[in-house]
Amino acid sequence: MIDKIFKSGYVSVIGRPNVGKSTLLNAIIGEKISAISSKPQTTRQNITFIHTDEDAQIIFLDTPGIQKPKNKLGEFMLTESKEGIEDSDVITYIVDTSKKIGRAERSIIDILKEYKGKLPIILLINKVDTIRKDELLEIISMYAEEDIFDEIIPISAMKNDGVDIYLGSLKKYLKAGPMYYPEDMITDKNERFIVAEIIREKGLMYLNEEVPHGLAISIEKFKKREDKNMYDIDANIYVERDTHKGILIGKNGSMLKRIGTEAREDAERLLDAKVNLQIWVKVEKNWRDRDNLVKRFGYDK
Ligand SMILES: Nc1nc2c(ncn2[C@@H]2O[C@H](COP(=O)(O)OP(=O)(O)OP(=O)(O)O)[C@@H](O)[C@H]2O)c(=O)[nH]1
Ligand SMILES: [Mg+2]
Repeated sequence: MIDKIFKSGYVSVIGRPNVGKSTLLNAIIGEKISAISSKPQTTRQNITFIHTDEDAQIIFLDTPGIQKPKNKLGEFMLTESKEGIEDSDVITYIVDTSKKIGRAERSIIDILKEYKGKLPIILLINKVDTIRKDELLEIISMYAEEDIFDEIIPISAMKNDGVDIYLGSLKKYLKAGPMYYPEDMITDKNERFIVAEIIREKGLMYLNEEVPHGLAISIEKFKKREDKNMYDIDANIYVERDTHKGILIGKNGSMLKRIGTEAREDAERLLDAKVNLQIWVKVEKNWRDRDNLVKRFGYDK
């Protein structure tokens, strides 16, 4: 019998906002850890996802979408993505099925050129469920011409298509190594963090324009009852302007109620318990541009 060599390593998952990085990692782990939304800039900080099977432990980093920062929060997010790349053994770059390489994509490719030959770079073309085969072939050859990718793999993160091929390919590039984390651990984030992200995700889902991008969640209380399988959770939602507060609360409180109800349902699934979720709305004027507030809301090393 030949002993198989156990492999491990760090894989950063980077790309422009909204290409499906978080969808892919949630699919690999089989749990909703990262918030997902149709709006760009959903992920704001690096989140570790740990995949362990009999061959390997792959430690993925979900990163904020790379784009030009518009405020202090944006600067933090860009630093997160870049540090994610620095710390990895393999880089995964995700794009969607756009037929041209736009300016945002170009600037990421320029960053990646510095890593060519130093780290393996896997390109994933995501959302292939939305295009025809011939279109896909054109996109593949467009990226192949860049000559920096060790592999190009088409996937649909949403349909869990091609994800096994991606995992198999990663294992080729990872080196022999130990288990860094316990076998059953899937993320470095705690339940408090995930519940805050669930609330923010519902905001991204139902609010429009600038309002959802200016939300920050702070969990004030997170307590399991002793006599019952139930949690009492108090959260503050911060918005950037008084007018945004009105929009978030909605007519007769309808918007806040909708967000609160859906967040509670998701939190109950996560915690496998009943949840009593209380939410308050507060204003912190232009917090995304204020260093101390950006840090206080958790966007800090
Ligand atoms: N059709 C299709 N849609 C997808 C697929 N993967 C993700 N999406 C959708 O794309 C949108 C963005 O997904 P996210 O996973 O939040 O993207 P992200 O790259 O993490 O975005 P940021 O965190 O903002 O950088 C969501 O509406 C997803 O449902 C896919 O394979 N096919
Ligand atoms: Mg994301």
